[in-house]
Amino acid sequence: MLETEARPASLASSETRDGIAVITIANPPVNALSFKTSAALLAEFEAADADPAIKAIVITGANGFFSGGADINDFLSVPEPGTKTVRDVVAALEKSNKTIVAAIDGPALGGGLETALACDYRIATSKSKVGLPEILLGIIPGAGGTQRIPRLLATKNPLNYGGIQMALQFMLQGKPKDAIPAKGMGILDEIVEGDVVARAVELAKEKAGTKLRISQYKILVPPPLVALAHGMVPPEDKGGYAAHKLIDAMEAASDLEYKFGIAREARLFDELVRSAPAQAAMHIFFAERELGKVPGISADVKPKEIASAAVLGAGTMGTGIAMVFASAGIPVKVIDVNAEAVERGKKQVADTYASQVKKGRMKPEKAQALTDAVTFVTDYNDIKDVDLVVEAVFESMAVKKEVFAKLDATVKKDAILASNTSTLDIAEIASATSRPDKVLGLHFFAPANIMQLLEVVRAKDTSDETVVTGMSLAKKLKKKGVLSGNAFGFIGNRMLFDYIREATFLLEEGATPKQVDDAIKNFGFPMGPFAMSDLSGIDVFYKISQEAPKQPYRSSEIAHRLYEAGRYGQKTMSGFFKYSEEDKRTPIEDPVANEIIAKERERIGVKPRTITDEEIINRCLFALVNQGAELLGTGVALRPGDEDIAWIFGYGFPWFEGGPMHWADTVGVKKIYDQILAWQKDLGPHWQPAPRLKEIAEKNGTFGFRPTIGATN
Ligand code: 3H9
Repeated sequence: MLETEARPASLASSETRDGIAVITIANPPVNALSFKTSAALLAEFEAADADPAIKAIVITGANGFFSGGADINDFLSVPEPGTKTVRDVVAALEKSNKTIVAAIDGPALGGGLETALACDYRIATSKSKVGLPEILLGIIPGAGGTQRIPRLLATKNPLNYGGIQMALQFMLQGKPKDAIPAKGMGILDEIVEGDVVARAVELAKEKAGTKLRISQYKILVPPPLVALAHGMVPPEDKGGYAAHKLIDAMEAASDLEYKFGIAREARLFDELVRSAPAQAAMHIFFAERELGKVPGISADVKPKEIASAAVLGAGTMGTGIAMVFASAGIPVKVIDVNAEAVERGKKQVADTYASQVKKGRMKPEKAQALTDAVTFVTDYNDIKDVDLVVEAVFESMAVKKEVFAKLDATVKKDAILASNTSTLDIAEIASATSRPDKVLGLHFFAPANIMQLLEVVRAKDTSDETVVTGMSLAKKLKKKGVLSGNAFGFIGNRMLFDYIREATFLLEEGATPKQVDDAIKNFGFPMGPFAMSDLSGIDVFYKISQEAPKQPYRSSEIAHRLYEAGRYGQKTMSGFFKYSEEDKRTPIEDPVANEIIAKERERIGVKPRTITDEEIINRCLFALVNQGAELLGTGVALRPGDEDIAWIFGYGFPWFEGGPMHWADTVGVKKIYDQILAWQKDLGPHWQPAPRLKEIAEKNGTFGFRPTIGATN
């Protein structure tokens, strides 16, 4: 018979089942181990530990989570003396002489997994996930994870230091593992179907009196492996700050006794949590979670279910978009009347999934199922029943309006019609239909199946339901959905145009494409603005510039000269750079392009001057920030964090700088504003500070992120 002695429900509660204490963490939504939750858990644990009637202890979580880890909000404040943290919980578990079983049902991440690792046994349901994702927040596990995971995995997988490599990968990638592979690795002891707590109670009774302290396992972390790991992660100032510290912490598991190792881990963690990259990563974490929250739309407005979709246009982009739907489990039809395009599209789908199989990332059956989920049709009647259509045809307003009118006449009345245009006016496109409330922009980035950004564009008649459906679809498609107003270039490209404008002016003034690209890459972008222009196509930028609203200021004509010379970028093997037959992607400095630039400079009467890398970075990035501020002021972008997400996930802005707007806060908005005013005098009236920038600068304020606790790096 089970006797139950319930304590009052709080952030952690306890009951006794047959002499076993069952402690439940309950801090919705994810049972984050905030200071208060840690204190509550610790109190419950200490009470059970001290009670001679309790034979063993089970720890579990409510709400379908074990625990999402330490509460990230707590890292932004300085704890009062005496505050309890997950470290205190782990220390108490370590000290206890009672058998402890972790009963995991749902994610056990970060400090959550570290708590479970301080238990003697870990059992989990198959839907559970375990992980140490701290690296993704720019920090390292700080409650014993760097000491216990290598000890555990090395002991369970001793051959050829396989366990050490596993531990390194597990923590450096930060990607949670599903329960079944985690059991294979040795992190979990048992997978339970059914009631995991009931099974944990049984196991606790069976094992009562035994202790398996991972902290006492002796292992060797071989120095060559450590050196190799340091060599494989990015440099400290290029996003690898936490990774190097993680390897250092893990090395201590080999060199030192547990008590010294854990002290080193704590010191490294405390250093990291205040570092600039960690502050940037935490900003990104919260900005990502804000994305779906659209002010002004009631929580009662629910998204429509999208169970089937169609993509109009079997070009590279359209086919890529179709694969995004298929991969998310939404069957999709690609419609195109051009037989050649259809053949190319079919090949693109088959080749993409086959390459996943080849790389060992997908099982052949899955690849076949996904390939089959994309069907190609030629008749509009074949897509009349789908819930959503994404148009991905030629960038021309006339063409778009024609196809939208046709879609409107054929596809069922409540279906949503989306355009993948990168610059055209969604309201005008919607005007060709009888359902402008169901029209929106879904702007994917190439290659669509890889790039994570998706701009969801709301035009004046787009209904709240359609907006909410777009945002929820983005999540389902595993994209970062950023809501944008219907302005030319939306958010990402609108900011891009100003960035490219400044980069090109720098060429006029004396820089070379290579110098500009090198400076930007050195800042942390994977490629510079000119390699990016060559990749996207100078012809594409040229056409956009023809359709762009007329600017009151002069713009550079360098790209026009390249266009006129037939240098469209990678596709013609020459643009701002040249490309070789063997490697069509790597830009090579090209004297011919530099000569075209020099001639243009001469034509407009500019004498070249020496330009520093610092000026290049500031000119390009202050332009981004200023346009970002403009878009906030006009309401095109909802939040500075949305712009950061757009630029990190759509344009390769280095995550460790937190996106352009977060970076602006670290530089100082006032400093940027003052510099823009100075440039206005020196360089011309195109440097107009955005009203929002001026407003913030005058208050000596910031774009308004969460308070930081003083960056150290
Ligand atoms: C750590 O543990 C350090 C230790 O090693 C050492 C300490 C000394 N804290 O993602 P969702 C919120 S570091 C605070 O939409 P899902 C989130 O902001 C931590 N809040 O749900 C959101 O709030 P809101 C290591 C957190 O079901 C809500 O929960 N752990 C935390 O798609 C729902 O989140 C991690 O890095 C947190 N730890 O995914 C795990 N986690 O509703 C980070 C979530 O107000 N978390 N929130 O917007 C995740 O990966 C996902 O949130 C999770 C749930 C998989 C847990």
